[in-house]
Amino acid sequence: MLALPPTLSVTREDAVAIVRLSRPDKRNALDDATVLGLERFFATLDETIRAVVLHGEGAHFCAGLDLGEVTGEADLFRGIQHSQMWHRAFHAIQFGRVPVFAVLHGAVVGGGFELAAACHVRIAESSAYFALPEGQRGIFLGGGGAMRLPRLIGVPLVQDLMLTGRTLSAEEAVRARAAQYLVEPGTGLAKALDLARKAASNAPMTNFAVLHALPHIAEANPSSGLFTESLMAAIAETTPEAQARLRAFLEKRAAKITHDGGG
Ligand code: 1HE
Repeated sequence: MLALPPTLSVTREDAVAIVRLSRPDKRNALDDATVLGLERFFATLDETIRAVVLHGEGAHFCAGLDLGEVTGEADLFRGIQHSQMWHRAFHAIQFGRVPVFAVLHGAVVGGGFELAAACHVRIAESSAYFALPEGQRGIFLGGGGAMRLPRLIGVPLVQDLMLTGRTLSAEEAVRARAAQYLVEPGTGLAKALDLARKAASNAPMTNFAVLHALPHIAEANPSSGLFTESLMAAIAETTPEAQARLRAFLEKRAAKITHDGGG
């Protein structure tokens, strides 16, 4: 078993691992041990895990950076390294091997919002509220949020949240594309598990392309992006798994698309 700090707990449902931020007495504030634990978990995922659900214990997803760990003697170099440690951990989530589904409830603030932004699919319970209170604390984003959040919700909204300290409701967050799903309180985990199981049943090469090639293509200049897409398409469709899945559909052995009303 992988050694993780007591602030993280992991359970499994078949091919889906459920990672829980387990520090409810501190509203799941992220101390160094937890951030390093997240990095270790995502960088050394068991081969049989094909999707991850991330959620928080107690009434809140995550209160952000553990503010107790940044007080004391100011040290510029340590400050840079601290931020880079968060970058490594969140990079391991965003550019890991498997898709990550975040269940958001209560406070999703500061570094908690940055953590959510590193996941691939965000499910907001209606209790969730989003904020970037760094201005009030006299600090700045440090967990990759300055890079990821504008891509998610745009520079003007990030600036608005950081300058005013206001919160976004779950509904507003979905409208602003900070989350893709809005669900009733207490139902986020079940929803995330359902979605994660679907993703886990995809061909691993397609999931790999979605996680690694798609963001790369989206950021590339159009001609490089289109060429990379062609390469990725050819790589995926020539895998034995793709060939078997395509034959299964043509021979009427595979499920058709069904539409259940969405959401
Ligand atoms: C904490 C933290 C924390 C709570 N670091 N200890 N994040 C913030 O600025 C958010 C600060 N937290 C809050 O505004 C509130 O705690 C909440 C709205 C999230 C929840 O309120 P509530 O009433 O449920 O809890 P509480 O009584 O405020 O907190 C319970 C305990 O958790 C308390 O400690 P206790 O020893 O007095 O019981 C709090 O001090 C502690 N706690 N949040 C440390 N964040 C990579 S850069 C990222 C930059 C940021 O993340 S900036 C945003 C930081």
